Formats: sequence, C-alpha cells, structure tokens
Amino acid sequence: MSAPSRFSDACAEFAAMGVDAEVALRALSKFAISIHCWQGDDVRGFENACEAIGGGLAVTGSYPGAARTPDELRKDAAKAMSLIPGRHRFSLHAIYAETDGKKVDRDAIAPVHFARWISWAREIGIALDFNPTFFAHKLASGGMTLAHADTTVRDFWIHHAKACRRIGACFGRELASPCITNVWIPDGMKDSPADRWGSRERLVSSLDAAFAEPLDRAIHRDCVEPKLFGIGSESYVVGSHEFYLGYASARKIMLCLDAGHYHPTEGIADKISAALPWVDGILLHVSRGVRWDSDHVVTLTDDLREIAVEGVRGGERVRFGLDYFDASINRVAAWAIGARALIKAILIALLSPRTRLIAAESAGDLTERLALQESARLLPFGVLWEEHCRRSGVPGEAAWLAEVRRYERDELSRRG
Ligand code: RNT
Ligand code: ZN
Repeated sequence: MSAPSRFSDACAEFAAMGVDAEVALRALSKFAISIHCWQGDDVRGFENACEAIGGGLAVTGSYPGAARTPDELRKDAAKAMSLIPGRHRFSLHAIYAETDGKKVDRDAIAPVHFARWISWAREIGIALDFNPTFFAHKLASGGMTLAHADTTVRDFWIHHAKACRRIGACFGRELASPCITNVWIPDGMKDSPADRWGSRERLVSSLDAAFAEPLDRAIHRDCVEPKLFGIGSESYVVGSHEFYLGYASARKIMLCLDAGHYHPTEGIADKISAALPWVDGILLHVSRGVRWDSDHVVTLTDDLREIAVEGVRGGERVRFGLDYFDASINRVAAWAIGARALIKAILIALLSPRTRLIAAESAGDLTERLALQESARLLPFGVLWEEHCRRSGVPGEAAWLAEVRRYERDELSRRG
C-alpha cells in the first residue's frame, strides 16, 4: 500500500474512534520539549575543575565520542535536533558556562559566559532553559548546599542561584521566550538525621533569599525539583516531595516532577493533576529509572504514555523536559531515541479516544472503558508518526540511525 493511502486509512481508523488525526498532528507540532544538554558530555560541563560529579549522580559507560568542548556539544546537539521532529528548547546547566580559560566560580557566573549559547540558540531558532549546578564542586562535597549549616557555604550557593536566575532571565529576554530556571540540590544524608528541622528551615530561608529579586514572568520562571533519595542521601533528602510541593505552592512558582525521583513503583503521571492547581506550573523531567533513579534513556513505556496523557491534559502550564544520561551508547542516538520516544508518547496521547473514554466512564460503563482502552492500544500510531516525521522534515524510523552512523564516522570517531 502506498504511504498516502496508508495515512488516509489510518485517519479513517482514528475517525471511527472519534479522533481527528489531523487535529492531533497540528497540536503535536506545537509541543516544545526542553532537551537537556547533559546527555552530550556525560554531565561533565566545561569548568575543567576535575571535581567528581557527586551529588548522587552517576553516569556509567565509556562509549567514545563525547563532546569535549562547547562547540562540539553544540554541533552534536544540533545533529540530534535534526533527527527530532518539531522545534524544541535546550536546557543548559551552569557548568556549561564558557569563561575562555579564566577561573570564574559559580557565584560569579554571568550572562556573558553564555553569550555563545544565546547566539547559537538564535541561529538555530530555539529557546533556552537553565539549571544552577549544585554538584561537582568542592563546596558541595559535604552533601549539603543551600541547607548547609555553615553560613559561608550557604551564602555561596545562594549567590550561585541568584546569578543563575539573572542568566535565565537574560535567556528569556534575548530569545523572547520565558526561561525556566530549575533548582535541584543534592542536600541530604546517608544515615538517619538527628535534626531534620534545622536543614529544612535553612532551605526555606536560602530559597527565599535566592528568589528574592523580582523577575518579569514574561522572561523567567522559577522551578524547584524534589527527590526521594540519592546515592549518599539514602536516609534523608532535605528537598523532598512534600517540602517542594508546599514551597512551590506557597511561593507560586513551578514544581518539577522527575520520573526517577520517587519510589520505584510510584509514577509521576498521577501527580500532575494533583499538583497543578496549587503551583505556578509543572516541569516534567522525563526520565527512566531502572530499579533506582538510574536515568536510563527514555523509551516508549507504559509509564511514559501515562505521563504524556496527563501532561497533555494539563495544557500549557505543563512543560515537558528530558533528564537522562547514558554514556554506554552513541550519545547523539541517545538524545534522538529519548526525545523521539517522548514525542511519540505525546502523539499517542493526542490520538487517544478521550471523548469516548470519558463518556463511558461518566455513564458508569467501566466495562466499555476498559475494553476501549485495550482496543486503543492497537491503533495505527506508527503511520501517523511517520507522517509527522515526514512533515517535519526529519528521517522516519527506518532512516534516522543511518544519519547517526554517518555522523559517528565523520565526526564522533575522530575525537580522541
Ligand atoms: C538529579 C536531578 C537533576 C539532574 C540534572 C543534571 O537527580 O534529576 O535534574 O539530573 O540537573
Ligand atoms: Zn531531574
């Protein structure tokens, strides 16, 4: 069967389920995913300070070809984006500052250190998001940053957060799209704390100090990211889910939900509608934990599909971002696989026979709801996905990997 008739047959199948496939494709092209920069270089950044990554983050694998310089990272990211349908965003961390060989500590970074990122983003027509880096630094080695008992350490990190918000605001202004600056800190304890109260009180006041400078919502949004545990913080995490849900709701800022930050059987899909009424918005850190917060490359799992259904339903106040790092496979492919999986999941969510499902549920016909959910699994999503790739000018499933292989041969394999 020719591609056009496969496409129109698929549309007819969706129409029979009460779904307009063209409407779904149009809606899909409006989703801008915040693609994380740190897949390209194993969360190393460009400070060259030789500090261990720390903070409970662990990148495993030694696949050759990691980006070693900002230019290489930009080149690899642009390559990955050429394989990802749609126009997306790029999420930077503070450690990706370019200081031209000068030692500039984290409390002193400024927009000028990101000037090349801004012009690159402008050139390729994308917006930027930002993250302060509270790990891989000697003042984070004790496992505490904003909640540290020592005022000097705490102040250093407060200044870092302030500097990052100004950089985020600059991204938003220069690229005419509000930048989300997402705060995640590793603070916690390996073993049972004697005093949970002190560190949590300190975190509240550090965050308040960090966020004190008013910034225009048209260019900047604050966001905080909770976690249940990390390597080295198994017994206690200061910025837990309850802590930040409360904080984000009291201060009317955004909450980040990371798929790997909860108990292994606890998903984030259900949390979206529960948290959204209380906070300024939700940033999703789409990740894939395997047995723990392992940050595996995102794939089209049932968990991901659920996140997409709920995230799409939340509308514009819910933003999709990626957060994973795998150094055991080709990094450009890892970017493409994860981002494409998320976009596939959003497409599937947009194509779900929601009206019929909700009608069955509100009529109390739970038999029909379950039967319909099962039939919907077999709808021809793949045909629509190929059409979306074609319309977006990116290679389809059978072709994208060959592009990566070519890039690996001509570029990545030449790196020492
Ligand atoms: C860590 C958080 C955080 C980081 C990045 C590098 O557990 O998920 O989002 O992964 O900031
Ligand atoms: Zn995260």
